[in-house]
Amino acid sequence: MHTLIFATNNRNKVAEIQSLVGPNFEIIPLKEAGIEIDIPEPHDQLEANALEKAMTIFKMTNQACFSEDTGLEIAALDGAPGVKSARYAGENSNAQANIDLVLSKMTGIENRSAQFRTVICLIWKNQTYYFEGICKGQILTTMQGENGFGYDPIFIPDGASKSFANMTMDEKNQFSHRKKAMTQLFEFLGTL
Ligand code: ITT
Repeated sequence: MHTLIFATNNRNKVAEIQSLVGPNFEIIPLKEAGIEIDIPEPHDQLEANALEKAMTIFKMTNQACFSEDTGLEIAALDGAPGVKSARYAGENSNAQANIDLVLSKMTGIENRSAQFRTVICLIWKNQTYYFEGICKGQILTTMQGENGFGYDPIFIPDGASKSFANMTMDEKNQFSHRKKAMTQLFEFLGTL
């Protein structure tokens, strides 16, 4: 059994990752670990932000932990919102404002290719490891669906017939960036 603290304040990420955990792993979200801090994300790369989050929590707990940083990378917007996905429409913006900004910038643009990219940073026995998961797809022209979080209503993965926000969590897991990155983490730890 491996126990890991998950360095996030995003309860949607916690729910998705809890849905992937098998019997050999125990994932402890920050809240359950009794840690309440706003972890800084000052960098312009997903990898650096993921390291910052994991290292912040590792220094506080001295326990094995991981974090993840995820960005929606839209080809026609030169990879934006990317690392700024959580605050694309401003420092205190919410998902609706971020979606509105993406849709307005994409008005009239034919190339709607995009990808979600998740980078996980794991700190395990004083070493740092990275895992990446990518989900390619398209940006819709309108919002579709009520499930999920963030940009899910405007993203349809390649090979799917509905948006992430029209999927159950299990359906989203069949395509998702987060699932792909987590699978690698579980495989890595499973070999130790
Ligand atoms: P933590 O840093 O505490 O983990 P956060 O919400 O700040 O949580 P990120 O820095 O990784 O997380 O921000 C990524 C943003 O991208 C997030 O707030 C969502 O709006 C969006 N996002 C991430 N994963 C997503 C997914 O699976 N589907 C839709 N949008 C997603």
